[in-house]
Amino acid sequence: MSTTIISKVTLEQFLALTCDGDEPRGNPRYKAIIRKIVSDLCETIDQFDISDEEFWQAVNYFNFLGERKETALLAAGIGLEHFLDLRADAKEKLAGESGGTPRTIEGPLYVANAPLSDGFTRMDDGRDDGETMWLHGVVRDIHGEPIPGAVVDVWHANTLGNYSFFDKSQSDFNLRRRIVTDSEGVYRARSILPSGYGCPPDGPTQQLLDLLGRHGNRPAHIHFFVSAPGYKHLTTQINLNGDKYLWDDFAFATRDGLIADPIKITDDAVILQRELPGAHTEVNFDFSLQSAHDHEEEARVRRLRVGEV
Ligand code: MBD
Ligand code: FE
Repeated sequence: MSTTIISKVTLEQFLALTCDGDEPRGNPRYKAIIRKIVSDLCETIDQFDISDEEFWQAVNYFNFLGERKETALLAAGIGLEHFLDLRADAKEKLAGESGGTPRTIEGPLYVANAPLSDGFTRMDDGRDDGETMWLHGVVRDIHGEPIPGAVVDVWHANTLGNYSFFDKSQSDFNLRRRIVTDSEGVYRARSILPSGYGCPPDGPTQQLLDLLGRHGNRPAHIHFFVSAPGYKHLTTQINLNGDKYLWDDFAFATRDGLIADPIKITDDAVILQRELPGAHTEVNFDFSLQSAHDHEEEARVRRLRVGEV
């Protein structure tokens, strides 16, 4: 239903008063962007004949998002964070750059400055009796040459789908580590198999997803920042094959080339060599980094993160 009772001319005249592009005051870029957003909102209110009650519900919804600190979660859920990836991909393609492990969203649950280890680390604190996971792989350049000294910053959820720091029942930095690749470009970690994440059922993101007829679940996944001097920073995740949400992720982060096959290991020689207590699940994933043109490309996108100023 389109009502459109306000004329375009009336709207534009009014908007000129709220953010005037001809005025020298203020920031021209912000003025143009805010004007576009307000203009689109006014048109939406008009087109859908949005009532005052509905308008104030929306205002309160923003406050609820802020109270629960779920704005970044909502950005993932409505696909905006994935949209940024699509744009970054398209920009690379236009620049004639391709290859390397695909990027995918960071999500809202990273914590900076996790413990740093050389080559190998144990990520879990032993308090979650989930299935033991042996996670390993090689970091290479796009020509297949190993990159020693790359930093693999890895974080994932526990068997309940919860992340340390945000879940205060877990120890500090549980399931969060930085691993420096060895002389062969290899990283290795002992951890536990993560479970998929679900949005807080009583929160604003799930409230909106309900109205869209959508669930708020993610498949089991492992997040990575991979970086090395001279190479483009990579923000990505791997998704574990076999999860029922593999291609039904509420945050749209699953991509071809980012799916890992968990392998059940029962061979005693392998168990002994890895110094693991017994049968476990192996997750093997190699990364390939594009060369950087400048130092800016070597760094992750700047945004406010826990543990970072
Ligand atoms: C997550 O674990 C996540 O990775 C994203 C993108 C959103 C919510 C929770
Ligand atoms: Fe996650």
